[in-house]
Amino acid sequence: MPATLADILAEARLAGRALVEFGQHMLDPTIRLGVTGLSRSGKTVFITALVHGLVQGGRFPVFEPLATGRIARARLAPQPDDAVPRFDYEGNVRALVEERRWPESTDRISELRLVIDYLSQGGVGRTLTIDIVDYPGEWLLDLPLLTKSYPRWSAESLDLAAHAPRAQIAAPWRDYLETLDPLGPEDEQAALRAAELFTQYLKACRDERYAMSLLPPGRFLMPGDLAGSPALTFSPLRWPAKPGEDSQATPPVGTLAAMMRRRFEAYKDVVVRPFFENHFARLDRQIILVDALAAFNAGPDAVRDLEGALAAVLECFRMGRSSWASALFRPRVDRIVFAATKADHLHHASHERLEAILARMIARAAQRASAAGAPVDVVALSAVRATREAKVRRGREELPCIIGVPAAGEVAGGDVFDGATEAAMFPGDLPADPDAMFGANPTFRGLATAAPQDADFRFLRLRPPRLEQHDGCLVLPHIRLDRALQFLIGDKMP
Ligand SMILES: Nc1nc2c(ncn2[C@@H]2O[C@H](COP(=O)(O)OP(=O)(O)OP(=O)(O)O)[C@@H](O)[C@H]2O)c(=O)[nH]1
Ligand SMILES: [Mg+2]
Repeated sequence: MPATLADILAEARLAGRALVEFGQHMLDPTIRLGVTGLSRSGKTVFITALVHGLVQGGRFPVFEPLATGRIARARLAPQPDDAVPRFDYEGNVRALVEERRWPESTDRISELRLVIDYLSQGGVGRTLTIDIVDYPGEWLLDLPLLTKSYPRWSAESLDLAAHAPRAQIAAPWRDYLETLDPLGPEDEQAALRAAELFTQYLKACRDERYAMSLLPPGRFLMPGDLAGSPALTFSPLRWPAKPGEDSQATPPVGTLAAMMRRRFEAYKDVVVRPFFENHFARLDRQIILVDALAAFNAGPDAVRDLEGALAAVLECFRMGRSSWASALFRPRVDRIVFAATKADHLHHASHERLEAILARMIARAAQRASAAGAPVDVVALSAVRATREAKVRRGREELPCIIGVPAAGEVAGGDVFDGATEAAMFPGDLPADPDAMFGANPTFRGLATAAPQDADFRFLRLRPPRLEQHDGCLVLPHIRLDRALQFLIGDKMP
């Protein structure tokens, strides 16, 4: 696709800022840590637990600077971007620790700066600054739109909506589109109704039973202060090609399709490009969080959808080592962790299998990153561990179980949980061969096609745990948060 003037200007702006930031970071090492993930993947909980662990001195045996006592203290400091709200760290800790409930789903961008004072290996006092940004996961799926034209996005969205299980959920919206003439005159009421039905379809796809991931544009699900604006009042359309043209052609001026196209482009200019330039284009390190378990819960279609969504998003990142030369163009993400979150829902015997499935899911992106010189790690982790493990005897068999407190309202085996009672759960065995979860005919059944008691996997929402004692401090339990941290920032604290 030819670069537009907007693209070239954006490139130049990014190059200028990258150079300034690169120079500053030489004096005062600062890392912009990208905590990336689709909605509900666990970003807010991850950031809160990571900061809590560093500030409180959590149990992080694999994070060398903390384990060996080189960290003097970690503290919060005023953030660099004045126009971005501050991440509500204290509110999230209060929710997790005092109320034992998970933080609310994120509906706007926020930022937090953490400063770590530490001793180098040679005993010299040093400082490392980490900037972390949190945002609603829905917005992540907007990034792939940047390189798409309206006709192409329309065609792709309509093709996607034509297949099960989406076809049924999308029926009212698709039926309404049949009544419209895309090449007829502009019509505000038609645009409003189409956008409304399109949004309803996207929302319904998120239901636990379907757990679809590929749902752009993100602001349709999480509009923030743009609710009701024209930039959010459009929908994909399909219009007939003129003789000699393909269906990808730009619609003629004055038509309904042209109006939709204008708004789609406005959405990219007003919403997506600033989000990309101000946040993603400035990252140094990335952790990409993936809630694979929610997809296993729903079934093979959800796993395929998640795979497609991740592939589309990962295409958007530039990866590779950062240097003076590459900083002229843009700082690159030079280290990436892919993390399967909420691993506390599984017995540790299944963690390796979960890692293997995630590695299979992101294989191409990981290969690209490694080839560009960005080391990659794949880890199954739990930022906050809400379970412990036990063996439960069933007949002659001993099943590896997890024990936790299911959230109020969760249902299993005919019981409705009250949010206070502990239960032992056997969520299902992950296959030894990761390929069994993919392909045209995977054999497992999920909530999309089977009753809950017949689904192969069942992961209930759990309540956060109580704090644990560690070296005289009260800390949050976790699984492998320290391994992720060591990989992400360990080398920056020599
Ligand atoms: N058991 C368990 N549940 C978790 C963990 N992390 C997240 N969760 C669950 O996943 C939900 C979503 O986590 P969030 O951190 O809010 O996810 P997010 O990526 O910030 O989501 P959005 O803000 O909606 O994009 C939480 O409400 C918890 O129910 C974990 O480590 N263990
Ligand atoms: Mg969040």
